[in-house]
Amino acid sequence: MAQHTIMHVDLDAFFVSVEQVLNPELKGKPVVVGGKPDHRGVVATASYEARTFGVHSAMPLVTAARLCPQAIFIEGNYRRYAEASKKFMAILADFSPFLEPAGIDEAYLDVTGFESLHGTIRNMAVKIKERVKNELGLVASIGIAGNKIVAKVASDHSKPDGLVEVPAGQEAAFFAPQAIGKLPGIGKKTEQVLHGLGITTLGQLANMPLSALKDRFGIYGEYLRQLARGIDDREIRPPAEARSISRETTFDRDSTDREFLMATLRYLAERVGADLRENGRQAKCVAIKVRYGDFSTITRQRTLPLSVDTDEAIFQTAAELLRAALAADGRAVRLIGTGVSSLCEPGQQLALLDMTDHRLEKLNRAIDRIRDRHGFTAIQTGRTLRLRDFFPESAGEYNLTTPGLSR
Ligand code: TTP
Ligand code: MG
Repeated sequence: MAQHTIMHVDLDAFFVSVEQVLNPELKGKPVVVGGKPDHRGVVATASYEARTFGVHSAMPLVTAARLCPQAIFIEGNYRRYAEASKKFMAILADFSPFLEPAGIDEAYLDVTGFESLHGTIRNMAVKIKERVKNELGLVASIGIAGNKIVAKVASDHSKPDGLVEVPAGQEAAFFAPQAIGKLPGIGKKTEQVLHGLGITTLGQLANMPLSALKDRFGIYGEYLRQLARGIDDREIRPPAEARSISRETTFDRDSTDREFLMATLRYLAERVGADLRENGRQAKCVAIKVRYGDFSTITRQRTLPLSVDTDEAIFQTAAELLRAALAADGRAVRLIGTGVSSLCEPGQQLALLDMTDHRLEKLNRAIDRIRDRHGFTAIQTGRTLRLRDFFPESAGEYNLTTPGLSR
């Protein structure tokens, strides 16, 4: 894998912190979320004040109450945490589309090359921390490194309110003095076995003879040693399922030119179609968005009787919606967009399709192949060709003002 920059972001004392935002009286105090101290359950999480007494996640509540009797015990409410988590992930998504949520309060971001946008990656991390603080009232700790495992350990390393960057080449040195328990992947059992072998630090684990590790842990032993050396080639994997795909563009000048608007819509529909087919999906719902000069915005959508994935089908529906919208309101348009949703697996309805659809599908696959090789504008329908007069072209694409977001 070429040199990457990975960020791991994890919220501090997440459940407790959400409770403290809702009830500021809890701030700065030992707080335990998980239930009342006489309940049989375990601690979900504890505030850092409670942690100084030895209270931690997964500890029986009774034990926590014994260690820290003055702690405030709260049931907790998962819905609130899920809601905060959603907002947190949305902030992160503003910073990089290469986002992999790894738990309710943590995520990996591939930020390779993002220096150009933020000066430095550290700066980018500071901005993320600020937004999370200002918008959610929560504190995020961030690790920056060349891969996931090092970024994760780095974010944990300086909690709370941490920001640690491990420069390329320093991974093994950063890991060496740390306790083996700090490595995600080493659970209590593995830790015990390693302690039995006299191994307490990641440096020792990294230097263990491979044969000894393989004897003890099989193939997993080799993997462990790699991780202990700060080597990890797992990629960032964004959640697989897109729920909708859309493209939109804002014009340099507001327009009432129907032909131009239709041509742009056609182009956007083709981009959506290509994305849809690349994801191996079909869609049952087609939508358009129109923003007028005064920023008033309308959206219109239609659910189709059958799912589709051809440019023609998407465009036809989008065009009907646009025609109707423009007939109802003829003001100059500032932005148009189109998108599809209600995505599903293709093929289920094949028997119902007529030959025209089959032909169109085959045509689209051929077009996709050519565009893959020669760029998006290598093949154009008569309609989009007109866009040459309006948009600059480069690297086989029209340069629309806002190339559009895909969700
Ligand atoms: P963590 O990120 O592991 O813990 P944390 O955010 O509370 O504290 P910090 O990151 O600062 O060390 O887990 C996130 C949330 O997941 C945590 O707030 C509560 C929940 N959780 C449990 O319910 N049970 C558990 O055993 C753990 C570890 C977490
Ligand atoms: Mg956390």
